[in-house]
Amino acid sequence: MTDAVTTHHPPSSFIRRYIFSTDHKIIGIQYLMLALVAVLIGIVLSLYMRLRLAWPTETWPLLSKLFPEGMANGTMTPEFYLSLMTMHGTIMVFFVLTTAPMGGFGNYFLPIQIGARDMAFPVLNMLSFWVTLASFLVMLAALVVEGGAPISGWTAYAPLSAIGEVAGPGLGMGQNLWIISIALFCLASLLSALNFITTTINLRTKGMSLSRLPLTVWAWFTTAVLALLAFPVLLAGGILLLLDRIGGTSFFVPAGMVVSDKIIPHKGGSPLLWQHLFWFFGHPEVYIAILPGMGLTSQLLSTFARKPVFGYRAMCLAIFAIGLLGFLVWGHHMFISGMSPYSSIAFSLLTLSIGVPSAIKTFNWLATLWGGKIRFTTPMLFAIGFVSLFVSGGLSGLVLGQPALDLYFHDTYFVVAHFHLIMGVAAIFGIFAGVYYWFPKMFGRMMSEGLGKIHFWLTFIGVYAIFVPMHIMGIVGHPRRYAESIGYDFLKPIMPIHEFITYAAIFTAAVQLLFLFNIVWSLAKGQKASVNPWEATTLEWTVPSPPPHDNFGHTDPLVYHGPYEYSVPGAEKDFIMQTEAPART
Ligand code: HEM
Ligand SMILES: [Cu+2]
Repeated sequence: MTDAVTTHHPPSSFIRRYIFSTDHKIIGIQYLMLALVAVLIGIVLSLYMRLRLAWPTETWPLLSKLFPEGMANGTMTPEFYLSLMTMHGTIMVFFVLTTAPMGGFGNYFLPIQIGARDMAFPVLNMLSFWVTLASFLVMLAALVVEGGAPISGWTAYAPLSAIGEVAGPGLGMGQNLWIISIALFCLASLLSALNFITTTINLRTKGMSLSRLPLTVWAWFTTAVLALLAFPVLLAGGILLLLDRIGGTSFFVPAGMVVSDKIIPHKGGSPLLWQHLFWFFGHPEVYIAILPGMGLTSQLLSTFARKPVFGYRAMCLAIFAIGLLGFLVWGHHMFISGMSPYSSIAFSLLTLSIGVPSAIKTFNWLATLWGGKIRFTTPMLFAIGFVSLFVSGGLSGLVLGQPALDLYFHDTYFVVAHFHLIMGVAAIFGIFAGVYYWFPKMFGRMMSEGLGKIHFWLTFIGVYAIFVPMHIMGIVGHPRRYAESIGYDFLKPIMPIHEFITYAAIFTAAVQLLFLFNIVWSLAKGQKASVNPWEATTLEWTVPSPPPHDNFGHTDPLVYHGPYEYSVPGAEKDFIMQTEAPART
């Protein structure tokens, strides 16, 4: 099936080889580097917000140098807090959680794991990366233009986002740039999704039948289908929003609005239409962020427990079911928007039913571990951490999925706790697991296991210390998206929790320096990696570390086995590579 792809030699010039490269491996690393820059910016923004929340009246002359406008006299204005919040959320969701697991690891490893030499459309692949980078730069520009970044949140709710400057700081040029950036991102993700889907369907090597695909590949494939169906809706919504702002249309702006003593000359639009369009994309997006982590977790639990994945077929079906149901539940973000209680019931039932495939995955992960000869390597620890976070975050999802409870919890810190645990941190743990697991393959050197384990434990404790107390704040009724809570008597008793969370956040952020150090140190000094240091079975572990330009040289690999043949009774070793030819009898 790989006949269509001709062997290509690596280009000789530096620019074609490492900058404008069409090699899926270089593009994967480019995406990972983009995500790394993005996550560092995202973390810095969140620390600024945390300081404001814990010590609202304190002045920070040194820190204000970075944002002289938003922190004019050393204290952040509430509006600037909202700008930072918008940028933090947007950068994290799009440029970290979407970019690293899919653009990064997906690009690098999907072709190798199916035995292909590259993606189906290498030039398109390169284009996807460069459009993503352009999108990122446009987003960052929003921070520095006059008026600053938008204050409308990563969800850009209309009419706030639709009527321009009059609605508040950042809602002029900043909001335009936000929309343009997101539109570019949608375009890039769309092209990339086409590439992933075609590659998986067409470029599998001989013997790589669908039932022999690693679960990572199934996860990337399903994620790509989700992206293909979800991003166009956001793209269309974004274009309509831009038209409302600069084209005089009224898709999302109702008639007769008065804002800042000005009559808004729009008529007849529906702000709820934006919410529907946004969440029709937004809920699948949360699965776009986490499905690749699920695939990798299955792979790692099996590899390091030296056991086959429990229920391979059920795991695939659960991924598909989650993907499908993910498109039918967007209304749970809108329970209190005034929609009919009958639709609330439907959305609620569908939402809770996602618990079924989620539980199947969780039980199968536990069953994979059960009775295994577990090797507690750093990637394994992060995979186990992923399961822990997925369960802790998922449980609060079941609470929020009940309209009656969501009436109270909506827009409180309970929601912030829920989506950070399940979407933010679980997906980040998936990314960490991927880095520790695949670093030897990508760069030819092992990362330090000792440092990695310290990094894991401190991060694990840190993130729970940050996000568990937020549930309590939500139960008390603390609203989210507020720069400060000192004006409200009922929130005074929980100020110490704010301070505790900020300390935990600074601690957790500092711990990440260990990770950065580990990467830099290992690139230079790490122990040389063998072809298959983890004794794993999938195809990337049959090629040199790092793999050559066309992955497999002149001969296409032949696949004889499923992806998780560990501890097969009667076998010589405790793992059988997918390419191992069966012994002749
Ligand atoms: C059993 C599974 C899940 C259920 C039942 C569930 C339910 C919910 C509900 C009802 C809300 C809306 C709360 C509100 O705004 O008042 C919500 C918010 C959210 N969920 Fe989940 N969820 C689940 C899994 C996930 C997963 C796997 C992710 C990410 C990978 C995720 C990410 C989010 C995000 C980002 C938000 C907040 C969006 C915002 O308003 O800014 N959820 N979830
Ligand atoms: Cu949702």
